[in-house]
Amino acid sequence: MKLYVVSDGPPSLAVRMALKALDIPYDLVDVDFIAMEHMTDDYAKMNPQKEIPVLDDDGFYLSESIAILQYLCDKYRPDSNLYPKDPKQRAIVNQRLCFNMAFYYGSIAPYVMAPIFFDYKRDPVGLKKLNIALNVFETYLKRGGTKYAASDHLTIADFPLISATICLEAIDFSLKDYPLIEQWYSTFKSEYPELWEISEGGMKVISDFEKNPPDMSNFSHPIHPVKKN
Ligand SMILES: N[C@@H](CCC(=O)N[C@@H](CS)C(=O)NCC(=O)O)C(=O)O
Repeated sequence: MKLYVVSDGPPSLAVRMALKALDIPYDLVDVDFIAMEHMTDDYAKMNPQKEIPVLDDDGFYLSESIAILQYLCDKYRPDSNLYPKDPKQRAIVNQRLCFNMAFYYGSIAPYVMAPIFFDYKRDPVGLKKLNIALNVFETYLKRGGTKYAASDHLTIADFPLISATICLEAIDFSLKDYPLIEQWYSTFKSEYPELWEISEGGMKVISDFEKNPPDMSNFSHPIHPVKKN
């Protein structure tokens, strides 16, 4: 099994944490995002969305990190409580996964990541969306009363939520107004240091890019405006 990743990509980091937690052996293939290796025709054969990560399970190509997390559990560790079988517990996990993709990381990525790599600004509307998403996550943690995002134990929902939250730490965005998120984040770090190590590596890469944005002026992107020197 191979996983195509980018070192600072939150969706890639989420899948890497899951593979480690599920103890599934695989080969890591680094994709150079700055050089836009994911924009090639060969890459599009694996993932026509031209996004990273992609799982190659013996010729079975799967993109979209949520689908990959679910597939890994269903196929290789069906009894793992990282993806509970009980329909309601599983539904909460699925809900948190979708919430992260569409709403939480969906507001973090444009605010934190896009301006590092492309010609976008961090603006008040983006900040407002980010705070709304943080408020919602805080509310889920409060209403659920659980230690982790979907349950009192770790589930696959925590991985993308953690790897999204590292983007905030990377730009020194304070979580002091969100005490339950702060607590959940630090609980994960202290209870799962071997998984945190994976996300921490990505966080450091983002933090370095935040201070010294990469030069992508030689490349063109089909969607995003490239920063010119
Ligand atoms: N929904 C996808 C999103 C993956 C994603 O956004 N990957 C980024 C890297 S972190 C990417 O490949 N972006 C392509 C681009 O901006 O050109 C997933 O969860 O796998």
